[in-house]
Amino acid sequence: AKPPGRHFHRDHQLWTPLTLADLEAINRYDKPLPKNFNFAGDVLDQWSQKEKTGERPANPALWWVNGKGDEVKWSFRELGSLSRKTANVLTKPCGLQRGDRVVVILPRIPEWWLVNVACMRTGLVFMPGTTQLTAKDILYRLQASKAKCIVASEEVALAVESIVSECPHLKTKLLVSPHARNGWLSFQELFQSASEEHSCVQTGSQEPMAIYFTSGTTGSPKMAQHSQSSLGIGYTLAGRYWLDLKSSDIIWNMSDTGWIKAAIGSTFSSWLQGSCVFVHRMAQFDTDTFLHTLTTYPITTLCSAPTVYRMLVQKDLKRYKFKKLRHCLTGGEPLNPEVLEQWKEQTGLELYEGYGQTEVGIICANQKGQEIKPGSMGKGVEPYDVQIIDENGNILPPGKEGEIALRLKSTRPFSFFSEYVDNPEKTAATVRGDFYVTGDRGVMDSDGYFWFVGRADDVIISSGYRIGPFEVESALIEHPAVVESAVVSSPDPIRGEVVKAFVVLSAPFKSSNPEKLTLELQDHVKKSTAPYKYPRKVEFVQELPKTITGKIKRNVLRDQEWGRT
Ligand code: BCO
Repeated sequence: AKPPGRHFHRDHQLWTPLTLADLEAINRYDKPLPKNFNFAGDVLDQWSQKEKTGERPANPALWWVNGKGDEVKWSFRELGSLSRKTANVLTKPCGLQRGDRVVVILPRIPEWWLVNVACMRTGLVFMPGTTQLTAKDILYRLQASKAKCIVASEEVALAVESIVSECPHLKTKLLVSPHARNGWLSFQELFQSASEEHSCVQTGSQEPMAIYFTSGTTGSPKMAQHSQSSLGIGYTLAGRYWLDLKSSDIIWNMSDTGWIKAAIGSTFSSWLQGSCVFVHRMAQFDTDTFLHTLTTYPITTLCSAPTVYRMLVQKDLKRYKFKKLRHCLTGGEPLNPEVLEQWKEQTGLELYEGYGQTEVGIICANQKGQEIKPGSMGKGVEPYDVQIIDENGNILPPGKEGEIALRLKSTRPFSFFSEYVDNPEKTAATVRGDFYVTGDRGVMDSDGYFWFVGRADDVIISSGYRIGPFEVESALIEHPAVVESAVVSSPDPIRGEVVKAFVVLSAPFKSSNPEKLTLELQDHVKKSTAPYKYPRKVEFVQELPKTITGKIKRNVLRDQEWGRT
């Protein structure tokens, strides 16, 4: 990749809208990164203009359904005016100012997109979280981020109320619900009376836009901060060449609103290309609803975790006629070649795997038109220079296993996260020599295709979730039955890998019924931290393998699970 050139001070010149070609050129470093950029003003409002002039097909910008007959369809113009109203709710009654951090915990409802875009319009830092978060998780996020506001739905309102007294920085609680609740501002009520007049702030390209909490081997999740341009411009090429989107397309990206995959597939990549973002509320995933949706709505593009495809290929897919589906994508965890083959055999469609991370977006992908090697994650995507490196930061030749890394010197790509907030040590630990290290091990073949091997650390990737063992061990130790535990990944035919806990029991629980105690511990973890992290496998052991200094050797247990010596 070419290094970025001089910065282009767009605001010192006559303002001309950025075209998609400009954004592609910026991504390829053929054009400099503008000094200012705002996705709402520079991208969404441009699509709204194109709607007016008939340069964009009559395709909604957002199409939401809930499976119960309710439907929302917004054009870019409507998204514009509704998000301006929302911006006025955030700045006026909520009293928020540019740079303030806002935790947003909403399920897949249209208001999530409104609040997201409104934060862009006002320069607020958006911090999404899944509704599976528990009171303890929310408390940690509010305290660590010093967020001024939380926007939440009924699902987590009680949890928020139980910890709010411990969050001195939190000034406003905004509830998205048809029902009012004591101590909360009502989004619906404030929205009704809010003005549509709002002028979008001119955010700097490098100004913070969003913070994502992401798990590691040790400690609590880290706050990966993204800039206006990393999310707002950095997904242009992924949208065009991996997702293969045009403004006439309708993309259904299934990801929960808490993950960066929702930013990639359901916001930035899709809207950069002017496509329609399709959303199904689906509180609980089920394959029948999923298949019914694909046969009912003219969805052209589907993006979902490999676990979903593993669940789907169990069905007789030949019985279903998908209305308009033409391009299928997957990511978040490794896809096994058998599933790719079965999907193709049953639907006639290829499955284009992408590999990425919360910190740096899409790193490798099988792009449209590229030959797919089943089992490979495809090639490094522009603008990244992806390499396999050794422990000293040296590039390894094809065929040699090492760590998947991205070149960041001499210039750090603008599409990277800017830092782990308040954590310079962890930020620095991602750098080795001239490279950013992903923490994933892999191999590149002589054709430049990358093959995932596994994590270099103890992080567990289950059903597309990134789970830190420490978080699960911390939840387990709160239970009186647990003296200590070690949490590792274990293979699973549907979820790729699952969380397995090896548990040493305290004396009073040693003679407990193991099945009953397993359920009790699982239930306990689900209540203590987000349920997707719960150990789906539990084994009671007398002791855990340790180093001579007493550190638990998770790798011994993990190797045992995966049948490695
Ligand atoms: O499977 P179980 O029923 O035993 O447990 C499930 C839920 O029932 C349970 N649960 C949820 N809410 C609960 C609760 N239990 C008690 N109280 C509650 N309030 O917890 C377990 C959650 O597991 P799940 O989320 O995997 O559920 P499910 O229904 O099996 O969903 C399957 C998938 C595949 C739809 C889901 O796992 C999924 O969405 N996976 C994808 C995650 C994803 O989007 N990852 C991308 C991250 S971003 C990234 O990787 C960067 C790439 C560029």
